[in-house]
Amino acid sequence: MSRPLTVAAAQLGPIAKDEPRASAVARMVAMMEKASARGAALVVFPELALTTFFPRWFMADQPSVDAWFEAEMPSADTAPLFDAARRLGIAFHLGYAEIDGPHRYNTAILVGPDGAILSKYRKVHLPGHWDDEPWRPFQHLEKRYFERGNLGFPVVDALGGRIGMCICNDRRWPETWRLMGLQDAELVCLGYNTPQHYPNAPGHDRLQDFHNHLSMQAGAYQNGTYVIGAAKAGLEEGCELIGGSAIIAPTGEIIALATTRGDEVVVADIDFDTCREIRKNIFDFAQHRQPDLYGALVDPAGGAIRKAV
Ligand code: CDV
Repeated sequence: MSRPLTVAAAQLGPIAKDEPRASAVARMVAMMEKASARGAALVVFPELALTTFFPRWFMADQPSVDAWFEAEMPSADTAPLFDAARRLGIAFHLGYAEIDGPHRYNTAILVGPDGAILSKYRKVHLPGHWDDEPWRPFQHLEKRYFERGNLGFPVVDALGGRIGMCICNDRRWPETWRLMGLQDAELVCLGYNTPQHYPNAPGHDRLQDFHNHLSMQAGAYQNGTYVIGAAKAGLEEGCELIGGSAIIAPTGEIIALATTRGDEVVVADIDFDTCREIRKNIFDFAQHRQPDLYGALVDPAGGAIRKAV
């Protein structure tokens, strides 16, 4: 049996603070066309793909913050992405800042080749800080601007496989992957904005690319799933963002890798049935997991174990 699909990661180079959404969307449509010409049926865009990474600035007044958010999807600005999906017959994954009544989320959607939204995910693991911290060379105010996602980790049947999503910092947490693995995810789409410089532990700067791939490759292998990771990359408003967009097989191997820090499309042929090689053997969950011993993982007091060490 085989269930093949050709897929693409569409890495975005920097988006300037004053670059209008329409310009970012035009760059993305051009990448959809490239991906489609190379046979891709799905293209994955980064986290917060429509604008510059605005949580790097402290903004005290709410209207300034809300200007970065989307109140509707599609909107006049984002409609060309949906039109391109229909014209090219290609699905896409898009990250954006979502405002829903009084609530604000860091969101991603999966859109089918007919332009219909198939699934939505709201980021659960929000990194950074709440308060103005001007000592930093750039800030990371996701905790201030977004609420924790309230949709869990949805996995849906689409494009011949089972597809889940997560966003950036989520990829560093094994729970993210396991929750999708337990739902038989065969492909996880994710976008990220990861600075090269980590102000809290600058000694880790040299490890940013390693930790990026380590997290995604481990998530893929330990759950027997493909991963498509798409970066926003390059020097954006004084902040250097890593690239390294990659398509990863359920064996944990990188099968396609971006080599620039600009707009770049990488494509790979995948086969959802390959996931079975891992799921029926080394990580056969039904046979080998021992969930009765994993209680501390979901015990809110579980953190106490670590504090005591
Ligand atoms: N956008 C992110 O979630 N970025 C974080 C950084 C701040 C550590 C990441 O995990 O890549």
